[in-house]
Amino acid sequence: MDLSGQLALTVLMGVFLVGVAVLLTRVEDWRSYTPLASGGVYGDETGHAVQHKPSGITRWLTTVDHKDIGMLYGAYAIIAFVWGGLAVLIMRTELADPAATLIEAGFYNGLLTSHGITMLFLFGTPIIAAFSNYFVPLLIGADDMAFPRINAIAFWLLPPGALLIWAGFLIPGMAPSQTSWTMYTPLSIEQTHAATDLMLLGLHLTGVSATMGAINFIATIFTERGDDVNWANLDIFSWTILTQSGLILFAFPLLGSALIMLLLDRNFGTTFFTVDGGSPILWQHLFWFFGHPEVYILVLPPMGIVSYVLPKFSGRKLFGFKFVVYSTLAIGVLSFGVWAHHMFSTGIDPRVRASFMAVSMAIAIPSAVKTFNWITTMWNGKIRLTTPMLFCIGFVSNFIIGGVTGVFLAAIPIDLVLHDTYYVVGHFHYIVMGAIAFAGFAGLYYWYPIFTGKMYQRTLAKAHFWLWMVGTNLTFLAMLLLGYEGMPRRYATYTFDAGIVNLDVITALHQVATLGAFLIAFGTIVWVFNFVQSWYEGPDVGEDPWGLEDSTLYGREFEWHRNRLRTAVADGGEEDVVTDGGNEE
Ligand code: HEM
Ligand SMILES: [Cu+2]
Repeated sequence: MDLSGQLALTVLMGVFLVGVAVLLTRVEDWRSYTPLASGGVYGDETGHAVQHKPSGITRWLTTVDHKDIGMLYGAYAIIAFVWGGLAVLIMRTELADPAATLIEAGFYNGLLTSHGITMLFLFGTPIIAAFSNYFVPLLIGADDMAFPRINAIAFWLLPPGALLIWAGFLIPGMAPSQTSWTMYTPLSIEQTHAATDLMLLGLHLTGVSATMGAINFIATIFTERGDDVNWANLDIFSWTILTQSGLILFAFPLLGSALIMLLLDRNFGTTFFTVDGGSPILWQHLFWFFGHPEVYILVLPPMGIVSYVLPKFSGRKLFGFKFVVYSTLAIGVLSFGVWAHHMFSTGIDPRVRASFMAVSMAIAIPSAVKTFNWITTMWNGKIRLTTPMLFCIGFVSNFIIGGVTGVFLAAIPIDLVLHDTYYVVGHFHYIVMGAIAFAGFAGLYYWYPIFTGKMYQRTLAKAHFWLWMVGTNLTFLAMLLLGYEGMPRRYATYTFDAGIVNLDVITALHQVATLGAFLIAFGTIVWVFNFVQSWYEGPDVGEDPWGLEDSTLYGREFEWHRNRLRTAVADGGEEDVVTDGGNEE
């Protein structure tokens, strides 16, 4: 380009920037928003103009209301969950038979990659954001998030992120990325799939989104609490969201930087992670410095949900509330000090390795403290086995198995045997499916009356619980056993030396795992049907769907719900209190 061309471009850019500056000065109030979802002011008068929301699709595209954004996150996460779930059903069907019969190995690898990335980044983090967006402002007595518009922007970064991540499957003629969710170098540099570049860009977007959300939650919990909410009586769920946000703030920007470095290596000839001139191990350090905190980013808020919901149906307050909070904070800090337990077999210095083993053992202590607190809360309590409570109990029991298998893996000699076998897959699925997803369902069922004003059908809900409980334990117990048998992870086909391993045993265990996966899928269909059907036709709930009004356990969000019902225009219908009605024992 000649000089005049460059000058012209510079002037154009200057005009553009001035334009942006002018626009910014015209924004009257960064934090103004439309506070009302469906009529009725609750909380303090803000002095902001009250407008009614547009209806239909425009409402959902333009909303900055934290409850609406929570619902958007939830819908998005459920779509991602279905995608990730379908991917895994194909994989499990393939694995029911030792030889490749259904799909090609390359496609299997693509599904594996998409499943992991989708579940962790497009389902896990967003489903938690669904709860936190909806409930944190209600629980702390705030009108909305500190920055409602940034909240909306953070959500809207996600759909393009998902499209980029799924591009390998969506764009005809493009092969899906085959790096697995850990994107280990040098494989992820050498693999030329364009889908991998798009996936890295999509991941970057989801990271930006999560970071924006985290800053918003920190600001909200610090500055927007109601007058009567202080640090001592901040609810346990908000505590876990605050800690989680802190973790996101340190972990996700690091992932973002590593992703950019990987993109540069792939496209611009840099050598951060190459074998010659760089270091593949550097990728593992950066990835796991993000990756281990990420598992606690995913598990802390579900622990918060259980700590919040389980006491309601145990008839008493959470035992040792303060210690549950301290444990949350301790896990938050410690989680940054254990990443190299994912790298025991990479040949790092044994002295470094031993200290990582020690910290990994130490991090189990605060988790155990919490587990004992949940059990003690239930001990001698007046337990009501409602569906949310069943899911809480399922959470605790699966979490114990997931946690204990983790402690085993944290022991170097054991890890050297079990690393990269199905044992690891079993371990982390006990946590992510058995615990995190169960806590998510506990929350969804517990708050369903608030989302919809209706009650779900309890028989179907219980069927869902049992299908999931049996399904997860079949699938992931089989995986732990597969690991002991020496079945490596990430393979589409398998065969073994008959003198060492009996192939029939391996095949049978894979088939059990596949059967369990289909039970889970069936349970999921029951759940979706129940939620959709009850939303349309379920009975209306009253002000106190869980019968907690007369106890000290009636939460702020149900106070808000009661207020909403009272200020809503009466339709003259009879008020009937419907509950799940788990039997008291
Ligand atoms: C609390 C929730 C936990 C979650 C969500 C979780 C999640 C995970 C995940 C996702 C992996 C697999 C990473 C991969 O793809 O290679 C993993 C591996 C591992 N986990 Fe956990 N984990 C949890 C608790 C623990 C605990 C308490 C310990 C130890 C005290 C632990 C120790 C390990 C070890 C050592 C590995 C590496 C195994 C290997 O690859 O050889 N985990 N965990
Ligand atoms: Cu870890």
